[in-house]
Amino acid sequence: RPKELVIQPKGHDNTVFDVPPSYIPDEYKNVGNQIVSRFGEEADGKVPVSTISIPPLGEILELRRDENFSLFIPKHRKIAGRLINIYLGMRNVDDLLSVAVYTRDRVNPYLFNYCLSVALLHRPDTQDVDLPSFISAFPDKYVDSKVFAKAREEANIVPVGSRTPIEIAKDYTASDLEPEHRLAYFREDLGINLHHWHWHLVYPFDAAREIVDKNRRGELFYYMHQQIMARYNFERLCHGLKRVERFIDWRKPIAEAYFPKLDSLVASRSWPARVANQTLSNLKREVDQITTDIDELERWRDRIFNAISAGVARNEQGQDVPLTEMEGINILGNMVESSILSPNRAFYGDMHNMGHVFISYIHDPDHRHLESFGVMGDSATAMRDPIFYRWHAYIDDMFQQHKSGLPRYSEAQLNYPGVTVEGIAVESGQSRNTFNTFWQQSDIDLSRGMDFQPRGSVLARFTHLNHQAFNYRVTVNNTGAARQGTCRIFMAPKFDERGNPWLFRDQKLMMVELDRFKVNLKQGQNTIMRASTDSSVTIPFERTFRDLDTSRPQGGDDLAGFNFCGCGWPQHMLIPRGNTDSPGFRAELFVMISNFDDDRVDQDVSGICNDADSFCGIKDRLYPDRRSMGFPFDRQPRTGVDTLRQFLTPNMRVQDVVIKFSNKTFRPRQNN
Ligand code: CUO
Repeated sequence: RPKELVIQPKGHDNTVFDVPPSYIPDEYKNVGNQIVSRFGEEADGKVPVSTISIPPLGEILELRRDENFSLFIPKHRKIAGRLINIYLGMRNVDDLLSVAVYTRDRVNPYLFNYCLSVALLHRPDTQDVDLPSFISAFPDKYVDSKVFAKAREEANIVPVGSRTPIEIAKDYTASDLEPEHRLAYFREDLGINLHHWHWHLVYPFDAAREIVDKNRRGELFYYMHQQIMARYNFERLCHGLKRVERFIDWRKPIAEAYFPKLDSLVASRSWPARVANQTLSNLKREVDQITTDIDELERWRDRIFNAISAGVARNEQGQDVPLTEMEGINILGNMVESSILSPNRAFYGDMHNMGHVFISYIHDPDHRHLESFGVMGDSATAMRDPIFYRWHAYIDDMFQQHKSGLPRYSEAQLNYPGVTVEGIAVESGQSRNTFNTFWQQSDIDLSRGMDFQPRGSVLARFTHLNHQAFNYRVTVNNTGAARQGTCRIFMAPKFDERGNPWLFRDQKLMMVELDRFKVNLKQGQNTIMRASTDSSVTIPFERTFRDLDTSRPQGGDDLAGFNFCGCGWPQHMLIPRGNTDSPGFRAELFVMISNFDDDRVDQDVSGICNDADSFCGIKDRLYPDRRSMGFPFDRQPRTGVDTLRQFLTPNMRVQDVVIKFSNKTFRPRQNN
């Protein structure tokens, strides 16, 4: 079975836990010593484990070890909450290690991994513990199931050192007969799915309040998913597809199908497929303690829309909670998702989460076929399915309804008097204002997530989008004294899917954030240079995939928050694919220098993992930008503004750019 989680002292790759005899599960009691000695022979060290009195596990054990686990299922959430509390309640690291060793062989592996990860992320005394990256613990959630049989064969036959990487085909889930398949490289990207899993690990919606209640978490739920939608729609336009249609009528068949071709190594089952034109049904699954009708989802929706149009929600005590200009979106995010911070979970329900559940059980709503949930039921896999985007387009539209009712930014709020952006250029190799994209192959090691002999690494080679690194060169004139600003960089397609120029109110939803950083402006001319690899949206390729090691000497972010540091859009997906047309896919690059006095958040963030703060915030700190997330594109434009050009104040500028895709595949770089 997969080695779901390994905690190893640094520098010891081959150590085993010295498991107290009383911890060996009953079914292995008779053979306990043989097991210990079999693994012990290969080990070059033993980690001592103290014997402590273990709190009763009770209902935690109701989720069997060979079942799938989903945070969207209320019963599973409750169980996870219990286990997290046990881990958090341990007095010190020794006791935590002890209870982790005890539970590892008893509780469901996915549950174990999730709960221990949350605990390690939030305990002050475990900030320097390493975890293997999630993909090496559970590769089965990310790659074609065919790879595992080949990996096993390779491991059995080919000695370590002579093994060659197993190639994962780029197009393994569908063919070009299916138009939606053009987006498979985005939906199935390992880095994007890892980011999404990490985001939800860092921002759980149901756990102890001190874990859930992070600064602006509801707003970030809205913004991070809004940006996923903007990026997905941008990619679609690159392929001549129109923007995603909201999943608005929940009683109509869903035209798009999805066949994930993933097998769960833990559950020894295939992830169920969603065939074309299936329709949601009321859920009656006793095994999950879920009995919910589509009617209920609709009631929640109507109540939320009522709150949005009234500008006021109602809390559990019946009091008014105004959805204010700055705070409203945060409240609404928690209410729609929902999280335990919702003002009234009984009344506004659990709409977005239960939408995931309804869709993930579309094939077996009453459990008559004893089937588990589809990919939409797990944040590690949900983004693979086209319906994810239709569901989130609906959710995002709810948030946009609220945003449409807010005061519009005046020219004075947008402008930074005396600061003029005079020029923008994108420099990439020889080319100017051209982004170059291509296919890139990379290798990952699957061996940690699989249990086979003899050991040693088995590499899988996958193909993903990438782009040539580039720099922004922004020239700014400052007629005032030396001062500070925030440079905000976005990009959107220049034309809509019919080839027509955009209205601002539509194009603003297509704006993809590329970077946000502080600039010091001296009096007179300033040239700002910024590397694409420094983006506030992304984390480097190595961090997406390698073990999250807090001791890495890079970037000044090497202290707290190993798993926090795994959150971030993958660098290789920073730039949409573009197309092969000449001169390339036409887009508009937007740069704004906003007044830092209105942006600043005073706090010390040195030494903290903060290089993907646009989507992930900063661990244990305030969100580092005081403006509403998505500023300046989060509101309707002031009167008289119909186009992006009309929207501009002197501290903003737009540059025409193209994204040129070359259908070539580059061999792996030497990062593994
Ligand atoms: Cu991230 Cu629906 O919230 O998946």
